[in-house]
Amino acid sequence: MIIRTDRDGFVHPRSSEITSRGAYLQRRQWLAGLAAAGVAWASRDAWAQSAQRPGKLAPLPGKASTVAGATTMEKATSYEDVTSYNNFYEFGTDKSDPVAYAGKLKPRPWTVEVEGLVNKPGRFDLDALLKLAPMEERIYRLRCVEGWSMVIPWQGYSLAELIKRVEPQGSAKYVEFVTLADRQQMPGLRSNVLDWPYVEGLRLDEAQHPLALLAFGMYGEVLPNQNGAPVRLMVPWKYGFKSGKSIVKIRFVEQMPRTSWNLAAPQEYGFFSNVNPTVAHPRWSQATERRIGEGSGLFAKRRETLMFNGYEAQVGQLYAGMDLRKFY
Ligand SMILES: Nc1nc2c(c(=O)[nH]1)N[C@H]1C(S)=C(S)[C@@H](COP(=O)(O)O)O[C@H]1N2
Ligand SMILES: [Mo]
Repeated sequence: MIIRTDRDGFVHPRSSEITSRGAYLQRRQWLAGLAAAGVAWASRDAWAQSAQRPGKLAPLPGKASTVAGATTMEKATSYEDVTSYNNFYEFGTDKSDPVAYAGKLKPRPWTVEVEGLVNKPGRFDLDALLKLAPMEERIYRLRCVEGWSMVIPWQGYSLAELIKRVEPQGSAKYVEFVTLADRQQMPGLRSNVLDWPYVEGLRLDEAQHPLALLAFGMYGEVLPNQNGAPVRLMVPWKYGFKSGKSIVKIRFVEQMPRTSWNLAAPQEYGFFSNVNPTVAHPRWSQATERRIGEGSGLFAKRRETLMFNGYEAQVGQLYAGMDLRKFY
């Protein structure tokens, strides 16, 4: 984004993890919460997955999704890389800051407020959200606007499940996502690199697309703090920054929301930010990407970036007739 030190010279991530005591306490809290929410974590799926899951946090199984495009034969990036090479500016702008400092984030108790142009606004407790719809596992590519990508198995369900329950009104055209901004828990808020809180947005029809995921876990476990615990968005056809972490508010609005990255650098980060290899960022090409875990520096093998990050068959229709150069 504005501060980019890693694009050409990839610094290998540190292997530090949250302290085992912190992880233990978090795991206990989550288990209690999951039990209260009636989540059947001891299902056959759970047993099948438990063999591979990292075993660091509470289990959060999901049944393989049947949504078109929600899986891939590509090899998942290692849990180690996915949890130690992060963008979460509320904890600092270095890739290694989130894993180092996100231990302070308290993912429970947690509520998500849904407001604006809906018939049924309300505050959703995390436990209510966890049981709102069946948990699915979806394996998505994540493409950062900086030129790197990962393949991550997520647990969650379509954002559309939540949207239909709150009943958007006819005047609702956009959905705004506001993420946590708490100085007690997030040392990065001292920097004014972005306008806090981190705000992102989608057009309502994008938000309703079945691939737009409300994610609560990854690799069969609850989300690690550095990846956006306890709930984040995952919109796989857009650059990673559209997928806000640690969401606290979802607002249905009539006007296109002002988003943090758009406010910071409007000519570089548009509202749509669909992955598009043919539209360069003003300062670098978007034609290729480096898959994290596939070598670094001189040895970095670069892959071709795919239109809509490879989800064109599913989402292309959302943008029919739009000039994607203008609506970048
Ligand atoms: N709240 C918040 N959400 C955020 C960010 C952030 O700085 N703050 N960074 C974004 C960017 S630029 C990317 S690429 C992805 C990275 O997600 P990951 O660290 O889980 O791979 O999160 C996105 N969501
Ligand atoms: Mo990103």
